Amino acid sequence: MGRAFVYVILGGGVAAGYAALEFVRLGISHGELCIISEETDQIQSFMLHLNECGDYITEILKVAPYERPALSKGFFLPEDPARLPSFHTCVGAHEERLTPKWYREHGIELVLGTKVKSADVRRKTLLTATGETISYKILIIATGARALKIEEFGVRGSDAENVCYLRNLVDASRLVDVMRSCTGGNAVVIGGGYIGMECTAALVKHRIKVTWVFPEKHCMGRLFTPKIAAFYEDYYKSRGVNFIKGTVLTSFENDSGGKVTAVVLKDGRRLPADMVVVGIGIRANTSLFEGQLNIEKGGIKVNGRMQTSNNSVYAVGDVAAFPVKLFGNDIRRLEHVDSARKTAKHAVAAIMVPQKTGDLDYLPFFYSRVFTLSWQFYGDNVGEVAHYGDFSSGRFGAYWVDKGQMVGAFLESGSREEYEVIAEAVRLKVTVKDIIELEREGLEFAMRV
Ligand code: FAD
Ligand code: NAD
Ligand code: ISD
Repeated sequence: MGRAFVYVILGGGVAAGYAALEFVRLGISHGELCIISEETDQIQSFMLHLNECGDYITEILKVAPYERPALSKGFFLPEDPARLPSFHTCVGAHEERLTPKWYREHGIELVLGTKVKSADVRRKTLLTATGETISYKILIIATGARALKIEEFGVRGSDAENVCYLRNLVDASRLVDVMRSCTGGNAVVIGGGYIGMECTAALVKHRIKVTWVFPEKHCMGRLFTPKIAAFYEDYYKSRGVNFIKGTVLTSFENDSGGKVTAVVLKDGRRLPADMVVVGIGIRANTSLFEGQLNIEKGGIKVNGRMQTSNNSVYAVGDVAAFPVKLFGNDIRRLEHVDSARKTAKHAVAAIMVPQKTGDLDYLPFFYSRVFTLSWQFYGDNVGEVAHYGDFSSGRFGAYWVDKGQMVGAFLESGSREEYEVIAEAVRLKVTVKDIIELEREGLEFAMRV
C-alpha cells in the first residue's frame, strides 16, 4: 500500500506549519503536499486505544501543527487557559491560523497520529507505523526533538503518574491534570533551563510550593550571566520558590501505588513531593536518517538553503544544524521557535523559487515570559559582558562583546522599539571601543546605532 506526493514534510510541529503556509503562498497545487506527524492529543490517544471505529474519531480529533511555546505559557494559565484550536500555527508570528479545515481547503494531506518508522533517502520513501509507504520527490525533515528522560542518566521512575515531562500536547494536558490535583502541595522541579523556569512559574500560579533543583551554580546556565540569573532567582524567591543548586536527583521514593512521594538528591537531601517536573534538555530526532545524511552538532547538517547532504532532502527547525552567516557560518543547532519558523520558510523558498533564494542570513532570537517578567535575547552569548540599567527595578539588559564587536544583546521588559534597536545593533555587529562606556550608556548605545 502506498501514496506518492511531490513534497512531504516529516513532522507536524512548528516548522511544519510555517512551511505549509509558505508552500501555499508560493503556489503549490492540491494533492502535492503531505504532512506526516505522530503527534496526538490526550483525548485522541485515549480514543485510539478504546475505539474500534477509530477513523471517524481520529478525523475530528487530529492535531494539526500548533505553536509549541503556548504549552508552557497560555496553556498553563489557571484562569481561562489557551486551548486548541486557538494556538495553531501560524498565530505566534501574527499570521494566519491554520486549522485542519485550512489544510483541507488547500489540498494538503495531513497524515496525523502516525509515526514514520523508517526512511530510505535513496529510494525517496518513508514507511509508517501503519504499514504505508509514502514516497516523495522532495522531503523536508521537521522532526524536532524529544525530551531527555532521567533513565538516560541512570535514574528510574519516569513512568510514575506524578512525574511529568513537557514536550507536547499530551504532556501538557497531563501536567495540567497533575497540577490541579496538587494545589497547596509540594513540587520538585528538576533542571535549571527553560522548562524548569517556565514550569516553576506555572506551578506557583497554581498555588503549589516549588523546590527548583539543578546542577549549575545558577539558573539558565546556557544563556544567563550570574548577574542576570540572580535577578530572576531573587524574583522567584520572592514568589516562594526554594532553590537547591549544584546537585542532581539520584532516586525517588514511591508509595505502594507507585506514586512518587519524595525526591532523593545526590547531596543526600530528601525532598517530600506531591509531583515532579523534569526538564533536563532534549535530543534532536535524527535517528531515522543516521547513516544516510550528514550529522553535526547533534542535528542533521544542512547548507544555507536548508539542504542536507542529499539534494532532495531538506531539514528545518530543532533537528537542523545550519550555518549562521552572522557567526562566520559556524554550524549551529538552535532549539527556538523563531529559528523553526524562519528555517522552515527559507527551505520552502529554496525549493519553490531556487533562483531567487540565497543562503539564509539568520539572527538568532530567544525569548521567554514568566510571571510578569519577559525578556528577549539576540545573537550569541560569547565574549565579554557589559550589564546595564537598574537590576533592582527590573529595567536592565546586557551586551556581549567579542573581538571589539557587539555579538549579543539581552533586555528585560523592553518595548518593541527597544528590542528592535538591540537586535539591529547585533545584526550590524557594531564596533565597541570601550566596554565601561558601553555599560554606562546602556540602551542609549543601541538607540544611537
Ligand atoms: P517540533 O515543534 O517539536 O515538531 C516536531 C514534530 O515532529 C512533532 O509533532 C513530532 O511528533 C513529529 N515527529 C517527530 N518524529 C516523528 C516521526 N518519526 N514520525 C512522525 N512524526 C514525527 N522556543 C522559543 O523560542 N520560545 C518559547 O517561548 C518556547 N517555548 C517552548 C515551550 C515548550 C513547552 C517547548 C517544549 C518548547 C518551547 N520552545 C520555545 C521551543 C520551540 O517550541 C521549538 O524550538 C520548536 O517547536 C521547534 O519546532 P520543530 O517543528 O522543529 O519541532
Ligand atoms: P535546557 O537545555 O534549557 O536545560 C536543561 C537543564 O537540565 C540544565 O539546567 C541542565 O544542567 C539540567 N540537566 C541536564 N542533565 C541533567 C541531569 N541528568 N539531572 C539534572 N539536571 C540535568 O532544556 P529544557 O529546559 O529541558 O528545555 C527543553 C527544550 O525546550 C529546549 O530546547 C528549550 O530551548 C525549549 N524551550 C524553550 C523555551 C523558550 O525558549 N522560552 C521554553 C521552554 C522550552
Ligand atoms: O510564540 C508563541 C508564544 O510564545 C506563544 O505563547 O506563540 C504562542 C502564542 O503567541 C500563540 O497563542
